[in-house]
Amino acid sequence: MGSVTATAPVTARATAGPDSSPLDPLLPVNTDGDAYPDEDPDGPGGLIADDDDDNDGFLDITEIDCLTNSTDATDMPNDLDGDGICDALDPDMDGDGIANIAELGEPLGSDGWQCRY
Ligand SMILES: [Ca+2]
Ligand SMILES: [Ca+2]
Ligand SMILES: [Ca+2]
Ligand SMILES: [Ca+2]
Repeated sequence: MGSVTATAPVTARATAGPDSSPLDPLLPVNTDGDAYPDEDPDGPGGLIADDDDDNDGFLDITEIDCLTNSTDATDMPNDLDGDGICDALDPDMDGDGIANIAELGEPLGSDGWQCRY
């Protein structure tokens, strides 16, 4: 039985993740590891809250409106027709000029998605 003497060099690197500094409770959560924490920890002045926590290119408020995760860069709003309005908010999701309500037969949210026989 030989003893292991060589150890892999440990390189400390800041990586984007749920919290870029998970071992430092004094630092606020900063999902994307940029200069701005997810939440403003000190009120007006000082640190400024990030308006795009996961740096996926969609503002947090947009992701909330579009029902996607604002701290998960792999979860982004769908935009079927690419008009900049996510499907959740787009009255004409596929951009064919016919409103969803006309194509689907009933407004979303009235009865929700239901099987009709
Ligand atoms: Ca950030
Ligand atoms: Ca985002
Ligand atoms: Ca996201
Ligand atoms: Ca759209």
